Amino acid sequence: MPPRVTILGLGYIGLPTAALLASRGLRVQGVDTNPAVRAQLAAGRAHIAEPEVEALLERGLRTGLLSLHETPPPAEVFLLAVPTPLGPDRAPVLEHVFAAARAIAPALAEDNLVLIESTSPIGTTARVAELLRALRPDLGALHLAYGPERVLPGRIMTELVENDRVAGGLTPEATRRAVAFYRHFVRGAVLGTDAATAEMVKLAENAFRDVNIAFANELSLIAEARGLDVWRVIALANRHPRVNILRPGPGVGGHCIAVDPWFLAAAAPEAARLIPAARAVDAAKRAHVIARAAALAEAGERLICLGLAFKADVEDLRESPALAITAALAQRFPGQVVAVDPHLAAPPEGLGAPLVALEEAFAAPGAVLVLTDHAAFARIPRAWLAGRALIDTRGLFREEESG
Ligand code: SAJ
Repeated sequence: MPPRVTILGLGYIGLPTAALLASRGLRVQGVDTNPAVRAQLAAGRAHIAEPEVEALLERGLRTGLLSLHETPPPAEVFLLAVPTPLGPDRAPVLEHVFAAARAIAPALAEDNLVLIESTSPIGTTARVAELLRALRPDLGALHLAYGPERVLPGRIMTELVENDRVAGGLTPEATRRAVAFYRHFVRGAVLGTDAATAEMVKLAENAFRDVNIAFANELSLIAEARGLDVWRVIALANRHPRVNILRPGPGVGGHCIAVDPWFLAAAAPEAARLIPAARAVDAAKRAHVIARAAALAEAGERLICLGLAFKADVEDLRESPALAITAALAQRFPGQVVAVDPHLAAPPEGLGAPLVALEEAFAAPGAVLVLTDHAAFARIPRAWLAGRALIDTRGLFREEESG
C-alpha cells in the first residue's frame, strides 16, 4: 500500500510535490495555514505560475487523491515544505519549520516518517526531532530525514522527477525510509546519507552558484575597467575543458541563491571567508549598475529599465536585483524612470516608477538599462536602440560572434 502523505506548506515546492505524488496514485493531504491559498487551490487554480502544476492539481482534486486541509491529518509520511527566510540580522528564521513540527505533533503515530525539505541550517533536522520527542514522549520510533529539493523554478515538474536527489536520515532506518519514499516519483538516483550532510549539501549547491556568479560579476567589472567584452572573455575561457564560468548580471536574486550562502556561513563564521566575499561582490555589482545609470540620469537622460523579475521569464520578484536597482533609481530621479516587465500586470509596491508597455517606453528618447533577460526583450527591434545609451547587464543585445 502506498503511504498517505501530509504536506505542510503548499508553496513553490509543496504544491508541485503534492500534485505530483497524487498523480502517482498516493493519497496526499495538503496543508496550508493561509485560507486564501486553500480557497484558490480548492477551485483548481494554482497560486504559483509553474507549468503543469495546475493541470495536476485539478486532476488530483477531481480523483480525490489530493485534499486540502487547515490542520495536518494523520499520515505515514509528513513532508515539511515551509519557508525559511533570512532574518534582519542575516540569521535563518526557523519559526515556520518549528510551527509546522508543532502542528504535526498531535497527528503523529508510531513509525511515521517526517521529511524536512525546507532549506535549513545544519542541525535543523536534529532540532525538529528534539522538539517532536518533547511534544510526543509517548511515541517510540519516529523517523526523521532531510530531503533537500533542487528544482529550478520554471522547470519544477520536470526536475522533481528527473534530478538526482539526496536524502539524509537521523538514523540509517530513517535514511532507508526517506530513500524509499522518494523512489515513488524520482527517476534520477536517490542518494542516501545522514541528515546533517544532506543539510550542508543543499547549502553548498546554492553557495557554489553564488560564488561562481560573483566571480563572473567581478570579471565583468575588471573587463569593463579595461574596455573588454566580458561575454567574449567568458565564452572563450569556457572552451577550456575544466572551466565553467556562469553569466554576469545585475546581481543575484531569488529566494535561494541570494539567501542560502548566509545559512552556510553562519554554521562556522570564523571559517567562512569566500562565501561572505561573494555576497559583497554581489552588493558591489548592484551598486555599480546603479552608479552607471545614475550618471546618465544626472546628465538628463530618461531611464528605461527593462525587467523587474529576478530572472528571465518568471514573474517572481523575491530578492530581485532588477527591482531593487529600479526602485533605487526611481527614488533618486523621480519622474525620470520607467519600468517594463511583460510578466507583471501591475507595478510592485514601492517601485516609485510607472510600469509601462515596451512600445510606450520606447516612444520617447531615453537610455536603456537591461536588468532581466526576458525573451520578450531579446525580440526588441535593434532599430529601437539606435542612438540610445545602453547598459546591458545581461549581455542581451550583444552581437553573437562565431567561434
Ligand atoms: N544568475 C546569474 N548568472 C547566471 C545564473 C543565474 O546572474 O549565470 C542569477 C539569476 O538571474 C537570478 C539568480 O542568479 O537572479 C538565481 O537564479 P538561478 O536560475 O541560478 O537559480 P534559482 O534561484 O531559480 O534556483 C536555484 C537553483 N540552484 C542551483 O542551481 C544550484 C535550484 O536548483 C534550487 O532548487 C533553487 O535555487 C532552490 O530552491 O534552492
